[in-house]
Amino acid sequence: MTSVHGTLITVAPTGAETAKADLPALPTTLEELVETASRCEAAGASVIHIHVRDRDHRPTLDAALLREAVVAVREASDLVVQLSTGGSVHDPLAARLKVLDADPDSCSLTCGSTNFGDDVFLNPWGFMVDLYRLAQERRIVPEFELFDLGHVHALRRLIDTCGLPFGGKVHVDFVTGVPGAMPGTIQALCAGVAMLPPEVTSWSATGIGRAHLPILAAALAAGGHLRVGMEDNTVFARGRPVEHNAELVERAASLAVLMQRPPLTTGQARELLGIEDRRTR
Ligand code: KMH
Ligand code: ZN
Repeated sequence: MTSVHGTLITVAPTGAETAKADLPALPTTLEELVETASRCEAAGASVIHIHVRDRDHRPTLDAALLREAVVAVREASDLVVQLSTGGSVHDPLAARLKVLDADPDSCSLTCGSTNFGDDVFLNPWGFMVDLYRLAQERRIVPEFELFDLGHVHALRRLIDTCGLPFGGKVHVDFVTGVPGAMPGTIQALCAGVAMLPPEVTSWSATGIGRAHLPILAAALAAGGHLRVGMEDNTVFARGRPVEHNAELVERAASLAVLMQRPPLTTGQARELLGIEDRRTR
């Protein structure tokens, strides 16, 4: 594992699960996304994990809206732009592959299917390989999403089958606390970290809902990086909804500073993840 003293902070501001009507502070328009990107960068984020919404604030994989989001966030910030290829549980696999046409710096790549609340988040082996190979071809760096310990094992098989990602680095993100997947506990996180293949160069973690703060603290203590945002957690403190994604980033950054692992700059994040600067292509 690469030894890095700072902390990579990814913000996942929107997701596909929460309705705007239930949480009006959720950034669902392009203007809100761009404003969120700027404020979160200033607060210490270096990567943004984007899901886009349509005019009715519903999750979409519309090609034009995805491209518009990539261009606008790139113009307004220096953040590493990562598009979700997970979309919502209702998105077809073919549409999820087309996400790469929007030319992001990075894309999520979930390493297996999982129960996801009352739904199933489908990631069959053939889809994972197709997505991985397409990302390699397009010089897009995948972030491997691990919802379960079986996904860590599948990552081993993926690397054996497809080789290393473009850029040569392997960054994974443990998504813990999804009902139906691995719990948001320190024990589960540590079991996952212990199973990581040696090719992994960095890892981050996020805890859904109540697991948010314990997993954040555990990841920092264990040398991991952080993902925060309203995709994963809509409550800032008991009885107090998140008002802006930036406050989650600010709190994570403060803890990282306290732990002597301050937030990485966007340049340091690109180096850590092996991401090329698309603005110079
Ligand atoms: N919305 C979930 C079904 C990803 O972004 O790649 C999938 C998800 C993972 O959020
Ligand atoms: Zn996502």
